[in-house]
Amino acid sequence: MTAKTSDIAILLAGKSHPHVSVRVGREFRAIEIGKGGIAALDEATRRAIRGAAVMARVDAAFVDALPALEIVSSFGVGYDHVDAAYCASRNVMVTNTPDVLSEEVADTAVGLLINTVRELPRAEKWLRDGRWKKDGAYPLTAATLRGRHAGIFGLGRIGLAIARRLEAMGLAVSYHNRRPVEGVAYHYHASLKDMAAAVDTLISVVPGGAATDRAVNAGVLEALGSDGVFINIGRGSAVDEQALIEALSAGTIRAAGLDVFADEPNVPEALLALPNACLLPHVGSSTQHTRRAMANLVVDNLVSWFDRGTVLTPVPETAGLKQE
Ligand code: A2R
Repeated sequence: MTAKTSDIAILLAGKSHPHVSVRVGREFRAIEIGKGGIAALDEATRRAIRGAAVMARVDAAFVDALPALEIVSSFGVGYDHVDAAYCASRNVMVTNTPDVLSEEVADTAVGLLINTVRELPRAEKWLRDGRWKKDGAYPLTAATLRGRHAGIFGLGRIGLAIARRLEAMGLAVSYHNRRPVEGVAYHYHASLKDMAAAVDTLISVVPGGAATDRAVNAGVLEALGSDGVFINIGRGSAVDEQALIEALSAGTIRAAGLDVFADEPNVPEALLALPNACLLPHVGSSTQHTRRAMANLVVDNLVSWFDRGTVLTPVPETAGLKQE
């Protein structure tokens, strides 16, 4: 702990990871946010806060309540809970935790895909329920990964890690982004719906926010077709959940594997009731190893900012900002 940084007040907002609190407490002056939120902090404390380590909503009111705020260091790669454009307008740096979780989330995506297509959770339940002994072998699955063609909606850091895995498993891979990725041989589709029509396995790994809101809609699911499998490992907001429920119920698509939902942790009863939906409680990056790496990056960004005036992983909206 240097004399310089130990005087700097850093707000801890939201429940991220205990290692964030431990390190912030060691390297800075940590300010815990209580039940009353920022409003409950006394004015002198609010005015002293220069940084925030967050896994909580950061809106204009949050930023305006902290006049000395210089940096918001957010836990996780998705930062749709942070109004980064507003932060940029107030000269507040925003960082996230990309890369350190990409391989972990890609592993989860592939596991979820296999579970969905080969019904492994249902097969395990068959065994545990004693049905193997009573009724014999688990029924052959109608779906297989053999011969499948995956379309990745969001070929970014995580999307590429998924694509590499699927390629190794013998699947054809295409993708849709707003623009083609340089140096990538996978087939590019300029339209999500056209890609859905060309593939049978749609994997969504786009960020949340207005640009992707309910992008996977009834039309896209219809284009995916009756052998179609939809996997969502990005954000629940990117799919029209009601349209997905209807598509799964009506057989418009075959199955879905979801790690993310529109209103977590509330999962619609209609989804829970569907046998062709394989559901996980947002565990994409949830290992001790990866969550600790994310926690370290949250604090490393703060340390770097206050030591050197630069950060390791700025979000694009604030990448150009410098310490004043
Ligand atoms: O569109 P591009 O060229 O900016 O490509 C990005 C793509 N993307 C979109 N594609 C189509 N329509 C959109 N409106 C749209 N918005 C973004 O998603 C890019 O290829 C990809 C996101 O990749 P990265 O920024 O590298 O994010 P990363 O680390 O792969 O994480 C993706 C998301 C997070 O934001 C969390 O929501 C979740 O996965 O964990």
